[in-house]
Parts: sequence; structure tokens; C-alpha cells
Amino acid sequence: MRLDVVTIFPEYLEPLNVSLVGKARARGQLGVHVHDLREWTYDRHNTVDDTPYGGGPGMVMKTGPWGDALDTVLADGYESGAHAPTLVVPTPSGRPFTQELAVELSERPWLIFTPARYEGIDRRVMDEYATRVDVLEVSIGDYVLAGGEAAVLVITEAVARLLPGVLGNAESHRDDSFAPGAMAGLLEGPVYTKPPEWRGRDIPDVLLSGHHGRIARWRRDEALKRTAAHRPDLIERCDPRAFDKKDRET
Ligand code: 6GU
Repeated sequence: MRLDVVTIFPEYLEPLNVSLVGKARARGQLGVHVHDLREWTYDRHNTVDDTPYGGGPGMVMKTGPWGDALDTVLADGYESGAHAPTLVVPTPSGRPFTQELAVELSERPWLIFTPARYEGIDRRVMDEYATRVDVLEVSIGDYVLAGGEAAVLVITEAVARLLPGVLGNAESHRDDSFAPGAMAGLLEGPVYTKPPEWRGRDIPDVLLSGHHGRIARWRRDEALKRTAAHRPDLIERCDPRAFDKKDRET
């Protein structure tokens, strides 16, 4: 997969060199290209924003630098053999970013992120590129960030760990909170490791029983309790057929 990020704060994307994404990059599973939007400004002050038409607070990012930057990034990517780009536009007014959308993005070969500062990007930029490539406006939650860069880090990490061979253990996706499957979109319950006793606190006996059926039942009960406490909406949204008699007793 190829990732491009166009930003006025390239240093904000430094974490892409670290941990899981950094390793995927070093292994060549992910090509990451971070670009400084100000490279496509031609005035003395490297201006990227201007006052909004119609008035109002804040500033709006100008068409010119974004258009020139995206033309260059698209041309360079195509030249290097990339294809089928998706423009991912972080914005609090976008479609909610979910695990389902992470899976969808992980299946695409080339993502171009356009994190904005100020009040956002002049609408004509995305209207223009939507005629040429897939444009997806995405929000990472119901709160407002000062800019889209942190959202790019969030989306990239959620997507990268889904790429084949990036996580050590392919099974690790299976029981992810929100993943379909045995846990049917429930939140994950508690986990434990050695030592078996710490500050007078023991591991739940069932986990030491070696009884796989009982362990699976216990994990599911814990997931149900946790989901009911933190995200009752997830239980209401589940297909009732996903629950058995024992679930209903929990
Ligand atoms: Cl993607 N961008 C900004 N600026 N704020 C947000 C967001 C994105 N998602 C939630 N809040």
C-alpha cells in the first residue's frame, strides 16, 4: 500500500516512523510519502489560507496550493506505478471512521490524506478531485480537533495493522473489539498475564482451568458486561440471533 500525506506540519507525521507503521514501512509493506503543502506556494509568506467568502470567523485553505500539490502527488504516484488513489479528507463533518471503514481502506492500494488546519479547504478542491478519483471525507469522532493531522495518525494506524503480514499474529484481528465473528461486535473484556498473584490479586480461576469451552463462555460474559456498561448502543444494534440463551442470562 502507498500512503501520501499533504500537510503544513510534516513534522506532525513523524510518528509514522515508529512502532507498527514504522516497521511496516521498513519492511516495504507500506510506502509513506509526507509532503509540505507550502512547497506549492509561490509568495513571500508561503500563504495557504485566506478569509472566507460570506464572512465568518477563521480562515479557509486556498485552492491553488492544494490543487498544485495534489496534481504533483497524483502524477508522481502514477509514475511510480501506483493506481486507484483514494483521497481521504479528515474533517469533523465527514463519515464516521469505524472498524468497517478501516477494513475497506486497508483493501485499497493508495491513500492520499489531506489534513487541513483552520476552517477547512475551499470546497472546490474536493469537488474537482471527486471527478477524477474516489474522495472520502472521514471524521474520527464527535469532537473538534485543531487540524486533521492527528486523525491521519489514527486512521493510518487502524488501517496498517490490517495489512497482510503487518501484525505478527493474523489471529489477533479475530477478536478485536468491533470485529464481526465470535464476539459479534462486542467490546473485549479484561486480559491477564503472569504472575498469577499480584498485590493480593488473583487471576480468575477459569483462566487457569484449561477448559477451553468454559474460558470462551467466561470471555463472552465479560465482553457482554463491558459492552452493556460502556456501549449499550452496540448491543441494541446487534442482530438478536447473535445472542444465545446464556448471553441473555448474563
Ligand atoms: Cl478528521 N478533523 C478535525 N479537525 N476534527 C475532527 C476530526 C477530523 N474528526 C473528529 N474531529
